[in-house]
Amino acid sequence: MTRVFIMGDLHGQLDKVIANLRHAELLDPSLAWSGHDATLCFMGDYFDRGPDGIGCVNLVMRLQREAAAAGGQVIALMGNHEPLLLAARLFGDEPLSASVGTFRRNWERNGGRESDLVGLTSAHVAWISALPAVATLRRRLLIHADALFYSELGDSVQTINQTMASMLTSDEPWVWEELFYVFSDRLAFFSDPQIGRAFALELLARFDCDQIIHGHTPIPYMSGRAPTEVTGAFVYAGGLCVNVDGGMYMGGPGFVYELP
Ligand SMILES: [Mn+2]
Repeated sequence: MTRVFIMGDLHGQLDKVIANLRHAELLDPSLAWSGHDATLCFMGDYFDRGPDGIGCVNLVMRLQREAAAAGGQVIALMGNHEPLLLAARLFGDEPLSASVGTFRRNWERNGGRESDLVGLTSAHVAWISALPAVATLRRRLLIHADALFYSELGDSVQTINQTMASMLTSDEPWVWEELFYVFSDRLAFFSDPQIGRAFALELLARFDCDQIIHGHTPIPYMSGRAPTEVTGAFVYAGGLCVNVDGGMYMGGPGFVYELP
């Protein structure tokens, strides 16, 4: 079987992303794809809280092309920061209906960087808007957020991704605010060990998978360890869930997780 690698939330940390992909030998010294027929999955949240979200997206887009040409594959999921940025671009200073402030302020509150908004091209917007919210791979369910709303968007990977894609083409501000709201959920499988496990089992049964892999909630919030000490995935809920968000924006070195 070919190898499968997963990387959690990037948040504009281009230097750390490159260092980790180099370490995993997925990039050669010239930063070209060297993963051959491997699969690499990014878990979303390319932007915000860090200096170079556009640089991260450009890297992922290029690696998708290079990996495909080499017989490999790069999957890129949608995070919650992608809709935040797109909405800031689309609605700017329009007021939020469900909260205080404007769409732009809302994005800035979530770590939005002006340089990402300025650098965003129509090609970026088209690429981001088409990102899947959910993927399955080797009986793993890949979702950005450790949250339960995915199954409310549809009853299959395909219908959930269609619902997400149609929400991202909406010119109705409330549709985007709904997206912010559902994506603000986290820790669904962690807060209470018994309930968390039950939620995970229910979601996994729907998708006929054995394990949830997610980002979104930095591992330090679960493990209690300092971000600088996080060098690998956090497995919990009795092995049903794997958190791959190393919290690079909090000072963590980040890591690439390889499926065992
Ligand atoms: Mn997130």
